[in-house]
Amino acid sequence: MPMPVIHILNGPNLNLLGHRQPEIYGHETLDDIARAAAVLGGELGLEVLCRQSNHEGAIVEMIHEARKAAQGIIINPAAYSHTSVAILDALNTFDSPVIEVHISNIHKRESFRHHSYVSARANGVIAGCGTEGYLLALRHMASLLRAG
Ligand code: CA2
Repeated sequence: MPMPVIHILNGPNLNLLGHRQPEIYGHETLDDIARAAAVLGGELGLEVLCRQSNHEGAIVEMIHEARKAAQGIIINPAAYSHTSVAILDALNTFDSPVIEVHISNIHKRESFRHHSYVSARANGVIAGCGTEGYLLALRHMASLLRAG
């Protein structure tokens, strides 16, 4: 049996993780997260691919690619969470589980961050658990896929 493939998609500015604003987003880089997710994925029997783009259309295309190649999406749409109907529409074409992750607790921050379009599609939302949120999402993804 091939391992289920999980795509971890990251939106704008998350390429700067670990390099700027560590007081909000922590010290781990996106490469550190990708490595930790690959190790945990291995333990959970999941293959993990971590991607990032600063462009809305590119994220839409990553979701279209995931339709053909992935059994689950973990997504931190970053600022596009709060603006992008296009990303919501793309996720609505994906038939398998979607988990939304925010490193910071968006509900403790400015009011414009309190609403996420993506949450309307997400099976689950994790916010405020730091970069560990990606690993929590991966564990929950494994449970969802096991439950079928
Ligand atoms: O908490 C999160 O994960 C966010 O999705 C991060 C977004 C923000 O717009 C959302 O409201 C909440 C911002 C990502 C910016 O990433 C940076 C990383 C390091 C340094 C500067 C920005």
